Amino acid sequence: MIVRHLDDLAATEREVDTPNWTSRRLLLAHEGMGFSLHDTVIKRGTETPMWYRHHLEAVYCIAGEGEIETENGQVFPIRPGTVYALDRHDRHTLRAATEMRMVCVFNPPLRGDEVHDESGVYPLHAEAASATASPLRDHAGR
Ligand code: 9YT
Repeated sequence: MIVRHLDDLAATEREVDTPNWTSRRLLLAHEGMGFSLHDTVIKRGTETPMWYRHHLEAVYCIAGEGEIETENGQVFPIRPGTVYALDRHDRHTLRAATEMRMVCVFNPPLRGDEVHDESGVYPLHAEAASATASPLRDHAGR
């Protein structure tokens, strides 16, 4: 069994800080769960375009307010209790009106050292590709 607290992650390699967000990575690929689990703080006033070409991600808002815009311009408000699931590797833009706190689950799991590249994509590491087949489908044909 794995038991840890968010406080244990502070100032370790599990805490990844970027200009727009800070991701606290509670569970990672090497822990063998088949997903990674993150507690992510989105910084107030930021706008982050993202495209997880290689991952499925579910995001559950537990604090703060903002919105998500889809590639085709649909905008959905986000408040505590809202979940969005990027089940089609959807390109999206997240805007944080206030600081937001999001619980994020990735499949395949992140290894822990990922940050977005210039198009908001996380790389897919070879071991994740071979460990998990089903999430790699791409409904959009990309
Ligand atoms: C909500 C979102 O996708 N933020 C970007 C960071 C990512 N969720 C992570 O690595 O925790």
